[in-house]
Amino acid sequence: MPPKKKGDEAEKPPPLIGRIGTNLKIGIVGLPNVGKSTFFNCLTKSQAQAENFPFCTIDPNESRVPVPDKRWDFLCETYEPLSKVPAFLNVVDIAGLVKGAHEGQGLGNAFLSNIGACDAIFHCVRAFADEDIVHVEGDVDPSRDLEIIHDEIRLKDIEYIKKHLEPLERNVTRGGGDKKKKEEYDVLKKVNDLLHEGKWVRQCMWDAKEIDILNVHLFLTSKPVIYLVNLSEKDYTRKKNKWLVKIKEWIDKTDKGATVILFSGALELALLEMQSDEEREAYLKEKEITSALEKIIVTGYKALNLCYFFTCGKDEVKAWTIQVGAKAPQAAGRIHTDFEKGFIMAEVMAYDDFFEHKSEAEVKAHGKYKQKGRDYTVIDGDIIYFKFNAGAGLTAKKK
Ligand SMILES: Nc1nc2c(ncn2[C@@H]2O[C@H](COP(=O)(O)OP(=O)(O)OP(=O)(O)O)[C@@H](O)[C@H]2O)c(=O)[nH]1
Ligand SMILES: [Mg+2]
Repeated sequence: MPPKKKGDEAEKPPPLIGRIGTNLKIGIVGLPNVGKSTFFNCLTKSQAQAENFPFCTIDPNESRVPVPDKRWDFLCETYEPLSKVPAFLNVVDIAGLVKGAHEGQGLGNAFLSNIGACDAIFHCVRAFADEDIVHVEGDVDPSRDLEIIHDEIRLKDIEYIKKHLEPLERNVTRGGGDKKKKEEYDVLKKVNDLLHEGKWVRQCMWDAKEIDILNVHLFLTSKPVIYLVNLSEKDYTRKKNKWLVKIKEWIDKTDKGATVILFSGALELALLEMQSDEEREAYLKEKEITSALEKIIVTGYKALNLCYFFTCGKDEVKAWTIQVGAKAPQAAGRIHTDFEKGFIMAEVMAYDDFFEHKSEAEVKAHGKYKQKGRDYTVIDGDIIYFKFNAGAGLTAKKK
């Protein structure tokens, strides 16, 4: 059998757990005073308050950061457009959580609800020694801290589910025969058992029907997590640290296969404070290291299950965020609702084909310029021109 092609002939992907939409956010979560706001400032070039005392952050700070992409750079170089718009990752800097947060410790309930407003989590953990920086648990122990946060989020879901499961249970055991309620009860019961086993919702296989129910509740533990380990610059440079083995053991035991990214808040801050890109480059070259920020942004964006297509012309090169698996008319709707309503077709160049042939004309000459219908699943990096019916029977084209 020939291999399955990408795009319209691809297998249907499993439904996503989480919110539907393109304006999704990733939240930075961790104990107080571990460097979350410092990291947020470096990432988004913002100036959120970052001071040496726990609970420095109370209200969440939100910002967006361009997603670095060599493909977008190349398209901008080729088209030399008047306007250049990359994709953006929305990031939220959340207040620190402490042990007992799910019961309200340290304003924990409010802070946990800030996580509820996010769609994925950067779990930031301190793995740098510094006598001067207060640690709420008294000493530096990243695997213990990982466990505290991991548990608080799980316990918050248990608390939530208690409130919802009990009334459903009464309804179901009374035998009212409501099929929908019974289905919801079964899913929540499964979630409850899972949470009591110490697991998160996303650590289980769910079918499409169950996911529909999960998406009504949007459990905190259904959100994808990327672990960010904050090292001293020295440890980051030598890629060694006395806590790393224990951190790995904790991940293998609790969240096997999870993405872990090492970074150094101290280094990123030093880079941010340098005057020019030349100075930054020279510094990194001398130390033979690279900043971790690009990798963190791209990984965070992917964790939200987002991707983008491009529109390219002399006026504008733009990356349009869509959810993975979006069909062509939905993607067109990102540009304008009329594009979706009056969708006729998508003219598509795969980015790799464009990169190989360097121009639309050459892509066409090689027979790689494709016309796709409404069933086409847009692929990350596609360059698309939409044809749509503008209402008065005219055919317009977005260039
Ligand atoms: N040595 C060292 N200090 C850091 C690093 N990152 C942050 N700090 C310091 O640690 C203190 C706390 O940093 P913040 O970024 O405010 O920490 P936070 O996690 O946002 O804290 P809360 O908002 O209280 O939860 C500040 O004094 C920072 O300068 C780091 O990588 N190394
Ligand atoms: Mg903070």
